[in-house]
Amino acid sequence: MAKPASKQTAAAPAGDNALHALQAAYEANRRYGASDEELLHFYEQMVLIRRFEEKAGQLYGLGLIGGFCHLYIGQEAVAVGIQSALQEGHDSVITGYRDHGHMLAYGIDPKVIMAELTGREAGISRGKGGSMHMFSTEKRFYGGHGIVGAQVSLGAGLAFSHKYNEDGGLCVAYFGDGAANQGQVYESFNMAALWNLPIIFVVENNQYAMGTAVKRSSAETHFHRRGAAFTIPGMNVNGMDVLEVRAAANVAVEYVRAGNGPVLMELNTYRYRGHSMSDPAKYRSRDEVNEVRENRDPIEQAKAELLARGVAEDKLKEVEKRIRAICTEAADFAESSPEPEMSELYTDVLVGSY
Ligand SMILES: Cc1ncc(C[n+]2csc(CCOP(=O)(O)OP(=O)(O)O)c2C)c(N)n1
Ligand SMILES: [Mg+2]
Repeated sequence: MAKPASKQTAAAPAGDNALHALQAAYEANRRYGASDEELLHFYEQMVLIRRFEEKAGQLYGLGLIGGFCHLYIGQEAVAVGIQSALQEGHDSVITGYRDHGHMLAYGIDPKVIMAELTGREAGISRGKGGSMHMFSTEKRFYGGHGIVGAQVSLGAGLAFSHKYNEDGGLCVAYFGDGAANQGQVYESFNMAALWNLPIIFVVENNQYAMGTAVKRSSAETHFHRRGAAFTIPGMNVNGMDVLEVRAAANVAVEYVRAGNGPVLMELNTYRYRGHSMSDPAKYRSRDEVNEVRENRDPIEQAKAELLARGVAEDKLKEVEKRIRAICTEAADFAESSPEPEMSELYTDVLVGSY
């Protein structure tokens, strides 16, 4: 087994300028120059995530979804902007339990995601994983993890496999502002930098970890600075504008793909719903949520931009109609699919002595 090239032999830059170089490149060209068609596509993907999540919320309310269910509403521009810069099915993606949006943004069929949420045989994990444990090895989507921060270390492993197999791919590992305080995150940063791994660490700073606001839990609230001790360049990105996210993602992907090692991106975003479906979110005011909805909503901003560019309102209504039909179809498919056979209890389990 060939040892991966160490930092000493790689041509990775070091020093303060290098740490800020990617931020400077992003700031110099803050918004991706999308064509009308591309922006319409981003809009459509974000609407898909939102309507899908609303439908999931309804099914949960009806008792059709059991266990935990964490919705991504408000954060849509992050997954759509970043994953649009990846090579689908070639680059790997891993995230935590708030994972439906990332799957949809990676082109995974809404029907099999909804079937998984409702615990049906047709679900992407055969109905045995539920909301938090969904995988598509075909698309290189590696979950779906309930242990806060675990996906960061697993992501470093995925990046190692890209490097070891010399397949030219990279890994995007998403985690939350709360997860950013886990020790294993920094062990992973160290190894990723030392071994020059092709990984983009993405902190989705949605301002809360369960009911705890960032300022109450984090000494350093500028998460993009947290890679500095490991020579990992950081980027501080507006996660509420899909074109800004995409512009930043392009800078990061280019850097990592060229063999320069890891990047740490902080995406400033906001979740509108509670931490999970069982959280009434009493730790913040309605005004705070409304302020974001009214002034920074990623979908409304994209819609306003499309209209300002002269895209017909009818076209946007068509998108909305089509997406609603897709989500209704996904829910109908899920509800009419059978539950797994009892014999499934004995598959996909480790057998042996430990
Ligand atoms: C190791 C571990 N500790 C604690 C928990 C309980 N827990 C689940 S989610 C969560 C908060 C994480 O917040 P953040 O990383 O900001 O992600 P977000 O939910 O905002 O997306 C905690 C403490 C857990 N699942 N795993
Ligand atoms: Mg959070």
